Amino acid sequence: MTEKDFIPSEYTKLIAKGEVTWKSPSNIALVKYWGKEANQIPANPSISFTLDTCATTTKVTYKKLENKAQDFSFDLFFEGSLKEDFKPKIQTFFKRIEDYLPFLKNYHFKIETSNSFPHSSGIASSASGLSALALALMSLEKELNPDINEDYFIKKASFLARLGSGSAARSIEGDVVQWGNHEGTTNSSNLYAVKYPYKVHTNFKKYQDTILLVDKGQKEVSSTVGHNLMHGHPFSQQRFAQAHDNLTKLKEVFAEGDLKTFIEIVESEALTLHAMMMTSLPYFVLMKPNTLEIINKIWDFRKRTNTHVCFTLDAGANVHVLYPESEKEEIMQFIKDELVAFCQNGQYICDQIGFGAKKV
Ligand code: 2P0
Repeated sequence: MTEKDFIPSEYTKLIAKGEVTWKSPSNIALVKYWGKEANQIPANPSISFTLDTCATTTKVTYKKLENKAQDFSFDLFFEGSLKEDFKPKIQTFFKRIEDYLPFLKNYHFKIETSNSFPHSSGIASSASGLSALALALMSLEKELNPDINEDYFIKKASFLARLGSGSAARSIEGDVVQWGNHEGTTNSSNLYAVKYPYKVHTNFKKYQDTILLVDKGQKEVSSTVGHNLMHGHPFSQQRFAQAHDNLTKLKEVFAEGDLKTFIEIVESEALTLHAMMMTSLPYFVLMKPNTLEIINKIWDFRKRTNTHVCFTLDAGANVHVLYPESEKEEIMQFIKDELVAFCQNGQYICDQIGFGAKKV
């Protein structure tokens, strides 16, 4: 499919009003998206586990305007209060998707959104937030054109979410999702994410993700700045090639349930992401001392116990602790005994692999 396939033909009628609510999860990348071209085209393919507990719920109430407006008309409420400072992001999103949803200026939207995870926990809400909004707008499009089928609905929701925030493309479906052209993956696309089309061993069923909140402050490097650091980066081409290789390797790892190689790839990806930021100009260190303390404790515990606990990181100091469900009891005990002390105010979030967004 190409971008043009997502431009609808004329709608025969515009409905007067309605409302729709979607709950969409966050996701955690195993092979990381870091670097992009114009129009949110990723520099390399990425793959993620869709999460379950960490999610955004967004209700969109829409009312047809008398005449098509000059500009987008919407109010944004975050956790019950009018939120002016979130509006520019939505305004930019609407502008980027207008060609694909030409009804946008015919409606006034009331967008009411809330997160399941604590406010300012340092957990990125752009993936869950923009995917929930993209899905709500797709529900309206389906009202206007009931012929839209399930496959198109999902692909276009991911396509629109991508234009809001790259990683949001991976939050529509579960449980393992890939985004970005990759030679070894049939139907992979730079335009939208797809459910991982190959075998995933039961070792990965209900895989656990305990998110340790090491630093709940504002993100030091915005994702836009971060992705741009890859332009002219001395190691960018090797890094993009490595992401392709890691995805190729994961095919067998997922099929065989090879946890040892899984851990190797996932931890290497996390450290490479941070290495890219340490070796760019300007350079950033996004780990905190406690991030490193946790990583060392995890390595030490894994050696001691032969369990399969590992970590991954986003572009920040928080640590995602990943492990199989079968080791949950032992590893939760370890987290409580040895890792929680390194979290800000002892805070952490227990999550696991989930199955994608749901209409509420
Ligand atoms: C990822 N991250 O694959 C990577 C790894 C963070 C670290 O995608 O600019 O908010 O909106 O396309 O999706 C965070 O960047 O970036 C991200 P934009 P996004 O999950």
